[in-house]
Amino acid sequence: MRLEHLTIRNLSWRKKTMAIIGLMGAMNVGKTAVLKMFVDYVEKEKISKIDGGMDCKIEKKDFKGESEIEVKNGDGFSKTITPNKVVFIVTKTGESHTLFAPGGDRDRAVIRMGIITISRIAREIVGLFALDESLKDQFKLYDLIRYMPKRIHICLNKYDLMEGTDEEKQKELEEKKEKISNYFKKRRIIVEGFFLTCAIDKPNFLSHNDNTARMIVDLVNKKPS
Ligand SMILES: Nc1nc2c(ncn2[C@@H]2O[C@H](COP(=O)(O)OP(=O)(O)O)[C@@H](O)[C@H]2O)c(=O)[nH]1
Ligand SMILES: [Mg+2]
Repeated sequence: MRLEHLTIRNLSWRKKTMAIIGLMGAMNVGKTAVLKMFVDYVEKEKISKIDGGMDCKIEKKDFKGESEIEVKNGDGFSKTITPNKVVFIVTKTGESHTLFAPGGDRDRAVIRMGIITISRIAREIVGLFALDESLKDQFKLYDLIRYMPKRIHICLNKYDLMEGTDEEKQKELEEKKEKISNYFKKRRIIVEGFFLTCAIDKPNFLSHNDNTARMIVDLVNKKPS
């Protein structure tokens, strides 16, 4: 076949882009960490071992939008300026899926633009909340997005930082879920489900580590509605 016969259509047949998933959430809730953990699960082939998992490979990862920030005591952390992006391929089907995580700093125009764009193009949106911070401030980001999909999935992250007995944690989780559902209900957005995650490596929270990868697998396998 000559090169000119390689039309766009041929190329797009070979590379099927299926789901686009957007991760949203206030600054520091763990969006970048969730993406990085997902990449790690794929690269270390842990992804096929989790419940409902399958073999995948990373086609592209872009964390260039992270800007290192130096704080006074010498510790550094990074803040997402332009959206992080990961493209992965399901080995068996050849389907390619894209994950986006924009920054969460709603006071910066460039970051705000990333959030708004991704809320428009993503098929599935995940709203992340950190379980160790008050919900009130974390809702502010969503007040800013006028266009929101009709459905959202919620990731309750930093489960490892919850304190108290199992019973107390359970109670707090139920309260938070209700508050989050009610917040979105007021905006006529249906919360489709909750994922409980820990996005940093912690031996005692292995199943919550797995949940970060399971969440993505679940969402890409979901039939578009
Ligand atoms: N203990 C704990 N720390 C986390 C978790 N997820 C993220 N972090 C930490 O929280 C900070 C902010 O995470 P980051 O992914 O940059 O948040 P983003 O601003 O939403 O992208 C980083 O220091 C992460 O290591 C988690 O599940 N548990
Ligand atoms: Mg980030």
